[in-house]
Amino acid sequence: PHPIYLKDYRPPEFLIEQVELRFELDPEHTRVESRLALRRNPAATRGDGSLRLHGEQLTLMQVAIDGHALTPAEYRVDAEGLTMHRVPDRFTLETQVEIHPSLNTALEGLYQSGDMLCTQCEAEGFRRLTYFLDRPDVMARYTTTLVADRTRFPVLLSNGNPVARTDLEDGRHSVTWDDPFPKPSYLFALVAGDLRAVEDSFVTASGREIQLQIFVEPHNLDKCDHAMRSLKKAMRWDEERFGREYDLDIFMIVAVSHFNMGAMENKGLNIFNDKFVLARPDTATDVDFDGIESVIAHEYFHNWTGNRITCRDWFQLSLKEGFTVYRDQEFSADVGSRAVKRISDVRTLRAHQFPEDAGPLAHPVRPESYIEINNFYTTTVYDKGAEVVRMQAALLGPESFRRATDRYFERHDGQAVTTEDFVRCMEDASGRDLTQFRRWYEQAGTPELSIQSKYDATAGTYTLSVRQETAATPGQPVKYPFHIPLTIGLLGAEGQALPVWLAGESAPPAPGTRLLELTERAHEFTLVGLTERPVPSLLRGFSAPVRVRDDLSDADRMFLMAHDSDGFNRWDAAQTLHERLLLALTDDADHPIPEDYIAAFQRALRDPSADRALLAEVLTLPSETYLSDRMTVVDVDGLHRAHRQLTRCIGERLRADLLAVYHDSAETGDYVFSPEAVGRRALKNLALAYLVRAEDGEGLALCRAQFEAAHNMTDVMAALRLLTEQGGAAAEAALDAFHRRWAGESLVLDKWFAVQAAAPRADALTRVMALLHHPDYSARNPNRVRSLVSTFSNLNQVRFHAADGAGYRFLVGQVLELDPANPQLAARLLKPLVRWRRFDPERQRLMRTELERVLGSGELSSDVFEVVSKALA
Ligand code: BAL
Ligand code: ZN
Repeated sequence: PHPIYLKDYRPPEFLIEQVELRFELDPEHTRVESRLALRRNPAATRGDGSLRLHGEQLTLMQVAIDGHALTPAEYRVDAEGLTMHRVPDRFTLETQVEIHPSLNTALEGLYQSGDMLCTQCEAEGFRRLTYFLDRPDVMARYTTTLVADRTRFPVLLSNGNPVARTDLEDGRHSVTWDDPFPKPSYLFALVAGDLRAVEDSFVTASGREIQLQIFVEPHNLDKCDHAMRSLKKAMRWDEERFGREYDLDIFMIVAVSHFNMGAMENKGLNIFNDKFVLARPDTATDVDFDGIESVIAHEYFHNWTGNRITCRDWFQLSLKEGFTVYRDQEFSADVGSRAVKRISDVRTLRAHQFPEDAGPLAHPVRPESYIEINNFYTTTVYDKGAEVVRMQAALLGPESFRRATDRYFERHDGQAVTTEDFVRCMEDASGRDLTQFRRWYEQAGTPELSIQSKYDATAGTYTLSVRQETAATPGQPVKYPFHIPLTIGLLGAEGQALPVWLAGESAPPAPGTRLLELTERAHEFTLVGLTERPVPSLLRGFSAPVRVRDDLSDADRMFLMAHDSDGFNRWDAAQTLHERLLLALTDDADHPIPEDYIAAFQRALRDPSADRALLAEVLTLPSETYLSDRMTVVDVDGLHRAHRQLTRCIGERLRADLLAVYHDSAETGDYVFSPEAVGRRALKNLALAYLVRAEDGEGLALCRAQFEAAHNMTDVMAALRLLTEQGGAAAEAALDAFHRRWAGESLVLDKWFAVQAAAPRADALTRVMALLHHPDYSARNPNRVRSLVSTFSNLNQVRFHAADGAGYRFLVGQVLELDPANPQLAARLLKPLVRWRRFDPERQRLMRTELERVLGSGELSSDVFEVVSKALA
């Protein structure tokens, strides 16, 4: 496989104005007829008069230009497309192809999921439906006719509005859909199945009534309320916050059981992994409810950021994904708790994006090259991309940023554009020069800020010396300084906010948060008017995706944890305290656990006014995976031991407080999904976890009782997780009971697999391998594979990285088995092996051997080849 480069981008030689498609749907043989109105692109340089269309795994039956069938001499078909040797400047192309949805295990193009047929076209799946210019800068209007058996497929859906329905005499029926908005082929979708819809409506700001439908299999009709509520909230929020109204008369969501991604924003017809639609309090946890709300919002928001304005080419993927993640993050912050949302997003960024940016797959937010675009749906493009938008919002300020996004929507509606176009709108609307800021799109790697402070009591000044440094990444040996918004505050001895008053300014600003801008490798900020040494609150709200190394003491951090007005930084101070202690315990099991550390957390637990959700975050220890990224050489076993040791210590020392919190937080009445209720359950289950992991008798009894009595899945899973970790007869009985109770509920069974894969018991791998043969396991369902294989390799660090390498051999075995069927899934599974250089020499050897086994195993997909070859480079 060969890389594709951004620098080679050329506009398409032809444009497609109108697409008419007719699908005669059948799982075994589907016939696709296409009629394309093509014309030469005046903006492109003229080639040799031929035209090449993308097409893969298609059986071509017929091809005609302007009604004349082509003879075999007039065209050529190969594995990747169709070339017509001579074409006019404007013409109609008709093709007829056959495809085989039931054999499509890659879940790209048209495939079968259970009894239904559905499509996934992003990024390059449309070329598995018909011959086409399958690139996002070719935007066309589509009319689609679906024909299928009336009994098997009573519901036939595609993009836009239904314009005709016909019953045919042979037992089939047909529905025609028309989408008035030009779109790239990756946003095409169709669904056929025996589905039922939950219906609702939404009246837009301008008074138009939109019909809302969520299609599911009949037995799931009672699990759509939360998704529908989330959709309506998202639609209202986008009007209020970004002035974006929905455009078609109908908005549909379909829940599908077999899906590689989370969901897909096809125009007017979003197709979802059912995990992000279906929820009832007894089947889904708070985390699931939360995920549904934000993914429904994310896909809906794409209607403007992605669909109305799309990407010129796939290097611009973050144009739509980074911006849309930013929008869904802001939505969740507005409808829930801003601080808790920020904490959870930064946790993800630090746990996944920072390691990616420091490893062999590091790439800029706007990559320069790729072998397989499916490998670039990464945390860098999505989550760092969102941070890059967030920083621009911070630099511009809220009014200016809103002017800039208005301008973007106005200027580029209906176009396929670039991240450069986005930044230019930011500049034009604000008058700011973002030339240096563009490096965030171009340079990979996480900058590290070193911040040193000095207080001069005589002068009343406090000096912050800030340096930025970014390590080299593959292909980018030299890094230039980034333009970094650094938000800070200063706290006085009583915890009060002090003004951040820069030397040279005539008067102090109001006390509170202030944004400083870094553009050089080193800066010195002298703050004046300080009669006492302040405690600095640095990088408030995580104002930039950077690592910070500062000179704060543990006492400073405890002070910030207690007093900082910035909720994110209160949490971050606690995290750093946990982290420093855990790393010290990893190095030395006899390292003392300081009394003031325990006392600080005791005070937090006893504060009746504390926000429960935030308190739960503050008391949660950083994960072993996150901590491993903080070590030069990962000490797998030492980290696990230290984690257990500190957990047990907290459970023992704070026993009475944890029990009190547990009892105070008992569920009363029906399940409610609200920030308060979610926070209360999170804190309660965290308290329970500390108690059980400390093997507290009362805690264990409470855990068993909770498992038996709880009516909501959040509490059931919290108890089952702890029981499974403990092992023994109680665990087996609970797992059996859970499995019996939820037989046939696929998403709940995913939890049953995952909870066993995540338990760090000595027999974890044996159990996982046995579960591969369980009648409910299916390698053809990505959710099931992820619940077992990915959970084990990503969330069970100590067992996956067992010193004998058995975890590595297991994972590679799975990857090699899956690759021929579903390359996207296989390539993603490999990720935990990519950072092999961070481990000790023996583990490095074992991991490298397994990666080499993949590379040497013959026919690989381009997806897996790219990941493995870059990992070993
Ligand atoms: N566009 C792929 C799925 C998503 O990011 O919404
Ligand atoms: Zn997206």
